[in-house]
Amino acid sequence: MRTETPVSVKLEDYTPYPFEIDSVSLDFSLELEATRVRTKMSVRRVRPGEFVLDGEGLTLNDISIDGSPLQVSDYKIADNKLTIADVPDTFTLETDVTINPKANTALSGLYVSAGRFCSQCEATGFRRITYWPDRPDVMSRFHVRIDADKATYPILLSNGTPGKAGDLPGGRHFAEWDDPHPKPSYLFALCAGDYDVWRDSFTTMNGDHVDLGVYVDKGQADRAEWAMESLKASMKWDEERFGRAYDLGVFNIVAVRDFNFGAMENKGLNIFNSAYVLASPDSATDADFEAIESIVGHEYFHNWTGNRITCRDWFQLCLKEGLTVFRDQEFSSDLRSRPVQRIKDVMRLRARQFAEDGGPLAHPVRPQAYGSIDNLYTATVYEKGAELIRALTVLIGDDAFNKGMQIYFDEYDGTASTIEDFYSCFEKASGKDLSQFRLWYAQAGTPEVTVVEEWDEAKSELTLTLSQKTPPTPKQDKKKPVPIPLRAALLDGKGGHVEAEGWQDGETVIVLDKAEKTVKVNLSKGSARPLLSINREFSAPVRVRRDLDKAGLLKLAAAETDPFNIWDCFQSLAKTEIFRLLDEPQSPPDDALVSAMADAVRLNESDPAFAALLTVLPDVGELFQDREPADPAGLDSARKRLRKAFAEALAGDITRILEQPSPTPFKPSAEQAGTRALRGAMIGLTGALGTPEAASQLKSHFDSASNMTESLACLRSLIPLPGKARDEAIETFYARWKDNPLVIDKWFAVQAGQGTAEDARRLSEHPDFDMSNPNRVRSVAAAFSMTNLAAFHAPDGKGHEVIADIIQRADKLNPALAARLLTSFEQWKKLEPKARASAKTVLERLQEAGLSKNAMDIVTRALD
Ligand code: B3K
Ligand code: ZN
Repeated sequence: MRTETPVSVKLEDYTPYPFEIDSVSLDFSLELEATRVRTKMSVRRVRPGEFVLDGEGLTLNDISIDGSPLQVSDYKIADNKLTIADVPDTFTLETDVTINPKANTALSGLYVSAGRFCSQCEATGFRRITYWPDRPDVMSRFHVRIDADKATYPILLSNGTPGKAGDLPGGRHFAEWDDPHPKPSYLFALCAGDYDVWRDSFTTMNGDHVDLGVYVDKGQADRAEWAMESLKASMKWDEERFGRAYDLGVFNIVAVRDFNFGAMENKGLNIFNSAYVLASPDSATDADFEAIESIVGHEYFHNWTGNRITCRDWFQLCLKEGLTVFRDQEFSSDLRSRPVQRIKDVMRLRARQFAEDGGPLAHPVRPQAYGSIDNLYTATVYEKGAELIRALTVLIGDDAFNKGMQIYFDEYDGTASTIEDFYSCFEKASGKDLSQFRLWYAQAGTPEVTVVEEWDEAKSELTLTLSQKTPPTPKQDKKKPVPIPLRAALLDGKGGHVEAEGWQDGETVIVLDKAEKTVKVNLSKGSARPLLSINREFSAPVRVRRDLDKAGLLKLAAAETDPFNIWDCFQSLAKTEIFRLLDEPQSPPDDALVSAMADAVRLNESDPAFAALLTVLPDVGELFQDREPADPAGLDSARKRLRKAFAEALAGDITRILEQPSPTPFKPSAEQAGTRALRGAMIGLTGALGTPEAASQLKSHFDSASNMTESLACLRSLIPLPGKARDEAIETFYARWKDNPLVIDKWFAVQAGQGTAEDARRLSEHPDFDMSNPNRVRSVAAAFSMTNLAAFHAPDGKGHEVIADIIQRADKLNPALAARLLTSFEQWKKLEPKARASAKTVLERLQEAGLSKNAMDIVTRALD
């Protein structure tokens, strides 16, 4: 069997909906297998066109217009659409449908997780709840009434603020919710069940009181405290930074174990994957605390960028996602360390988005067409989308950017908007024509910028020749030049900057907006040649190519005044050295380089979070992008050789740092997390030493670790060191945490992330492996296929097979999950011949096997 390739939806086909639906009442009678949904909507024609509603998997019981039941001949149901040919210009439509939440394993629409009801409607889940024009530009005021068995579902939640509630006969009860803000259906939410609640409140800058609640599993309320602190910090930050206050009297977050992604920004009722809500020092790592803070922020910030101003259609997804990622990155930078945040964001961008941009799934931030909307929630839309906003701030300056944001909030509040609308605000604010900048949204691929320097000693003039080129991507052979704002500085080599004509304190922004541009930099007579610092703070999402050898890069690293670029110089050095070690397998790592890397760590020890990042070598996924054909196993072993030498050079420091006690009492603060990050880095390097002594040191540190950050770091470092210490650690960890699914997810992930294909298969057959839970599936399949490339792409093809098997099983239950896992094959064309042939065979087998529309969309594009 072969499922048809999805028909593509095209941006150019957009037409506005012919009707407005000012208000809607939804009446839910909750039952696990047969929930009744009665919908009453007030419809008004605003332009010519048919009356069509979306609906998927619904059993229609009744349908009437203005109280008169329709006959079967009055409407048509086909291809998940209900069409009523003949409707008055103004009317009330009532429908009554039955749905089966318990059978909903796709986790889209209304479903059941741990015996409780919850919903996920973005992008097209609402049509699995009732008939509705399920598109973001149809906004309506929602009134919701829920009734359910009182003992099983004592808490009934929806968007907005609570209204009437009370008991009903037969042990049932009801609750009503009103959302005064018109919203698209993708922001609808409903949760019902028994929860414990962590409550608090917030007073907005306008003096309005907001009740806050975080709803979690029974007995887990105190693990919601950090999420609540993060929520209050987000509310305050959006007021201070963007002047945006919250707009309802209630804000609730509900944590669910079964969830397809991180969280969802439903109006007034955010629903979260419990991994991004629940945290305690013993069970959560600093990375977990940080992710909770950032995701709680992200979803909260959507209230303005996404909810009050939403997207006209799904092609505009980056309008809310790119912008909101930018906002959450800024939030984290303000709360923690800006340079450290920037480095982490760029690591993520390079690992995920640059890889996507360089493979068969490459697409523009705003594509012209898509096959399956669920597959558009990509690193390109999110991460590159955020980078473009950041590049815009560099291009027009912070003042014009902030002014433009205020124009956007004022002029587009309550609307469903486009990228053009958004950019018109910055054109107004800056007086600049941004049409060329918008090309960034239409072209896929990562631009490559080449920088050539020429120094004229006699004239004290530095000539920079900058050029750009964007490689071809699927269906886009030729690219036009885009404006690339490059922050630059002239370094004096003594920790300072050199003055030059037209530069301020030795700094400027060079906008490369042509294929090639020459910039003359005039220094005062007799100046020594300065060193050029370029793309500071990673001001543009490009690859920079410079003609710098090892000595040149080391000199530049020593002279740099931008922490991001210091880190990046060492990344470039490490990358080049790994490639050399791959090409010269007999040659040892370069001592001078290794000691320079170690010195950099020591020099920055007073900023431990930054020092920790200096110990991270580019991972195989990133190295992979620069080698074709790529040999992941070879890259992995070259990387390990360099890492071992690095660890040996830092041996004394490792002991010294780990001998100091871990900070107590535990606080998830940035300061303590920084200290633990460096300790974690030292634990990682201990593992890289690979000796039996290292294993026993790790085991004793593991036994005495007082927090999850260090305990997990030890376990991770022990996994590649076969022996008793490792086996005991795996067992002890499991025994201690077997009742905490979030920690057991980590237990699966550290093993799959470093094991062989056999390990991944064994883990997928473990009794705790659960195909219906996305976190658990990802803890094996994504950890293996996305972070363990040497094993996943092993030439014998076993890694590909184990993942293909999991994907095929997952796809039957949850197409969105399967499609996401399939993206791990996106680099297959770059692989060395054996792995490449195996990947191709596996993808073709999957294509023939009969996959869901979502999965087929990825396979087809990957093979294309
Ligand atoms: N908007 C949701 C993502 C929905 C994904 C739908 N396939 C979470 C977020 O980005 O904030
Ligand atoms: Zn988002």
